Amino acid sequence: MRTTHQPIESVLRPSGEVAEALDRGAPVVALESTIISHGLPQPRNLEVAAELERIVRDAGAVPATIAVLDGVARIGLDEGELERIATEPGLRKLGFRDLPAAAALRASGATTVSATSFLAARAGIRVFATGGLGGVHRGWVETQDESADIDMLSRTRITVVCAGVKSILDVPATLQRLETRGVTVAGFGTDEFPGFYLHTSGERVDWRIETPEEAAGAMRAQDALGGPETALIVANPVPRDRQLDPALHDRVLAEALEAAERQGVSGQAITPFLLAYLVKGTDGASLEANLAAVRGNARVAGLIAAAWSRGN
Ligand code: PSU
Ligand code: MN
Repeated sequence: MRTTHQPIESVLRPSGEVAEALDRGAPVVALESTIISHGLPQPRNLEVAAELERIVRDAGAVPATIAVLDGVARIGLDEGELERIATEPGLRKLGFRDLPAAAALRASGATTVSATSFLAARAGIRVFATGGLGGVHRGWVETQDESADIDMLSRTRITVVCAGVKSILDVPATLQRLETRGVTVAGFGTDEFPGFYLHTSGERVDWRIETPEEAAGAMRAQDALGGPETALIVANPVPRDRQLDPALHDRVLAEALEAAERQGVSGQAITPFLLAYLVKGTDGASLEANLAAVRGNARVAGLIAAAWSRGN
């Protein structure tokens, strides 16, 4: 059998700042790029990309926004590169499985939670902040549409700080899948699983942690126990006074799901379609709630990364 020895540098490249921080054992937080390119409208998306990096820095960690540029997975982007992610027309949405093809074809794309978690872990980053995870879609019985995010988190040693899973999903089914796949889930300062745009999904979580140090403790225990390389989900709710009005949320989401069905939207397009529909249908209120959630997650991720690196 013949194997090739293409060096990892040809497909995965950390920025100077990120490489140096990882070498020193300094705290680093990965940020995904799909939320920038496909999850948020222009021109807010570019401001948000920069703001999230600032929040991570203020919390004491080095931000590493991850995306694929001209076939190379880049860990940590400069200003011009962030701008490409926010503005380049036709930028692809890349899940984990898309990475080899994107590399071979020198394609560029934003990375989803599945691709970002994989790349972050591969680069040596342990903490990752996003908005809401992908999961089991409503109507799964017909479509079998379950985000690759879940599968990747069941085999990647990473801590993801998120506001739960996107409320466009079947939340109880997603929680069930996370349980089956052995992914640890803890509420951050809450006994309830957050509802992305909403402070709570109405579902409960089995574990509640209060501090970044407790999260870091769970991460150390994961390593001490060994076993399958599963993720830790730190579910951090949007503050109640920043959430989307639950009645408005339910009404517009029902419309959005109906519109998706009518227009036959499916596969990779469904999540961006529903998120964009909610932004329009709520006059931007869902966007504000989404941003409040992501900001909070970036901050908590920075604090967890700092606590993790202090104890190592
Ligand atoms: N969180 C947000 N907005 C987003 C996403 C997450 O606040 O747009 C993205 C993530 O990249 C996530 C993806 O991985 O949506 C899920 O897409 P799918 O359902 O096609 O797997
Ligand atoms: Mn999907």
